[in-house]
Amino acid sequence: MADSNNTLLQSINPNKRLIFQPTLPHNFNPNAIGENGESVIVPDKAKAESDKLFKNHGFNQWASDHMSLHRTLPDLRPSLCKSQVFPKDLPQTSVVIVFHNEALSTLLRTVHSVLDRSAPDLIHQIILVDDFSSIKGHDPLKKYIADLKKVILVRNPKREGLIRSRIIGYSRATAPIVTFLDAHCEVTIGWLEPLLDRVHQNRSVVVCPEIDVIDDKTFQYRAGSSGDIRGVFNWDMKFRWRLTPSQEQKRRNNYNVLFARSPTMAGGLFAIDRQYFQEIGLYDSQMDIWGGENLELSFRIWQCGGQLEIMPCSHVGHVFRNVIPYKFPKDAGLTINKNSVRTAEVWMDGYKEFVYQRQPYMRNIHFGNITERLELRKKLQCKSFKWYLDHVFTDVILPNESAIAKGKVRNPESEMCLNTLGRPKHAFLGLSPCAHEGKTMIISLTVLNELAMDEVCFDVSDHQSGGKITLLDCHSMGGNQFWSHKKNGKLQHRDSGLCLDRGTGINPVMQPCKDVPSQIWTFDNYYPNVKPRKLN
Ligand code: UD2
Ligand code: MN
Repeated sequence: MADSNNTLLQSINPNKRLIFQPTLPHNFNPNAIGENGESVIVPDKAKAESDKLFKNHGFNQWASDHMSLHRTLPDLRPSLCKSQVFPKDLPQTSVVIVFHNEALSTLLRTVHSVLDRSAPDLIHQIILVDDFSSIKGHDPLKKYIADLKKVILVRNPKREGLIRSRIIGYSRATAPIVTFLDAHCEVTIGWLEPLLDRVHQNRSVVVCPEIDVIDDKTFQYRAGSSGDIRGVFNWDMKFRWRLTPSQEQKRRNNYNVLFARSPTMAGGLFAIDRQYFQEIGLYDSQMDIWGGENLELSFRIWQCGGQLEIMPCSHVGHVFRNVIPYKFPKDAGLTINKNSVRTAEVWMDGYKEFVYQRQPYMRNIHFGNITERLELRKKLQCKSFKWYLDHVFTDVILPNESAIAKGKVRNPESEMCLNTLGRPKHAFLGLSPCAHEGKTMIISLTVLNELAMDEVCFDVSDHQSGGKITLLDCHSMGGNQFWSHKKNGKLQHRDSGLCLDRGTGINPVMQPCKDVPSQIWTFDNYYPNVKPRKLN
C-alpha cells in the first residue's frame, strides 16, 4: 500500500517521499499481550517472579519478556503529520544506543522497533554500546544480532558511563546524521522522517522527538502529556518539563505540526548532524556515569549558535523509571553533582551562584579541570548565559523572584502552622505549633500561584483524601496546584473553589469558604514587588 502510494507520488514528483508505512510481522497475533501498546497484566502465579525482576531493572521486565519484540503501537501523532511529504533524498542516520545491564528483551525491542518502523534506506547502521554490563547477556545478544545486518555491537572494556559511551558509539558512526536512543525505547510510525528532514534543512538544529510514556509497571504505551510542553531546568540543575509560553504556542499556531523550540532536552533521544556534533565539542568527556550532560549540551547548543527543537510529528516511547537500577562505581550523588557543577562552571556565568545558594555543598565539590571546555566556549564564540535566559528560556524564574510570600504559614487563632513534616510525596500536609522550628515549615506562595516547599506542592485532586491536601511534585502547570491568597487571609484552591481550613485534627482540610477564623492564614514575609506570572 505504502509502496504503491510512494510509487504514485514519485510519478508526480520524483523528489518526494511519504512516511514509511510499516508492515505487520508475519506471525502477528493481535491477541498477544501488550499488542497495540496495551497494558500487560501479570497473572497471580507470576507475581513473585515479576516483583523480583522489577528490582533488577526498575521496570516490569516480566511484562517486557512476555510481549512480542515486534509489538504494535498506537499512532499518537497529530493527524496533520500523517500526510506530510519529505524529500526523497533525506540523509541517512546511524542510531546509537548505549546500555548498562539492560534487560535483553527491552533492548531488542528498541532495536526491532527502529528496524520495523524506519524506511530501510534511511537507517545506515545501529550501534549498540555495551557499557561493561555485568549481567550475563552479552553472548546471547551477540548471537541474536548476528542475523541483523545493520546492527553493530561494541563492548567497553571498563565502565565508562553513558556520556563517554555515547562518544564511543558516535566514533563508530559513519552516516551524516547520528540519532541517540535509550535502551528501553519503542519508536512509532513516522518517527524518523521529521527528525532527519529538520537536521537536513539546517545542520545546526538538534531535534528531539516527542517522548511518549511506556509505563514502567505495565508497559502500556501512552501520551506523555496532554499539554504543549518543552524542556527547561531548575536551580537544582534538574531537567524539568514546563508548559510552552503562549508566545511560542502562537508562533506554532496552537500546537500544530511545526517544531517547538525547547530550552533544554531530556537527554536520551535526539538527532544531530554528525559533523556539527564534533564541531560543537561532542560531550564533556570528564562527566561520569549519568546526569548533567543533557543540560550541558542544551546550553551549549543554544549559546553557541545552534537551536534545540522538539518535533511533534516524531513520537518515541521511553520507559521512565522511578529508580536508577544500576550501581554507580563511586557515590551516585557526588557523581551527578560533579557533572552538574562542571556544567554550571563552564556555561552559567554568574547565574551559577543561584545553584550554589540552593545547594551550598556544591561549592566544595572537586569538579576537575575545565580548561578545555572553557577554551571550547571561547573558540566557538558562544553567547552568555544571560543571553540564553533573555532569548531562549524567557519564562525562567530566578530564585530571588520566585515567591510572592514565604515563611511559616500561620493560623493566628490556633497558633498552628502548616508543616510538610518531611513526609514522603503523596502524604498529607500536616500542622504543628508555630513555636516549632524547621525547614519543613518554610512554605512559599510562588509566582506560579503554588503553595510549595522546595519542589513539593500542595495538591488538591485526590477524591480519596477526604479533603486533605496531598504533597506532590510541583508541575508548574497550574491545575490542581493553583491557589490564591485572598486579602482576608483565606487560601483558596482555584479548581475546587474550596478554602484551606485548620480543621479539628492533625491535618488541615479543604472546606467550603466561610468567614471563620480557622480559614485565616498569614505568611511570615510578603514581597509586594514580586508579581505573579500568568501561566499562559
Ligand atoms: C535521562 C535521559 C538519559 C540521560 C539522563 C541524564 C531520556 C529519556 N533519558 O535519564 O538518556 O540523558 O537523563 O544523564 O531523556 N547507561 C550506560 N552506562 C551507565 C549508565 C547508563 O550505558 O553507566 C545507559 C542506560 O542503560 C540507558 C541510558 O544510558 O540506556 C540512559 O540511562 P537511564 O535510562 O538510566 O537514564 P534516564 O532515562 O533516567
Ligand atoms: Mn532511560
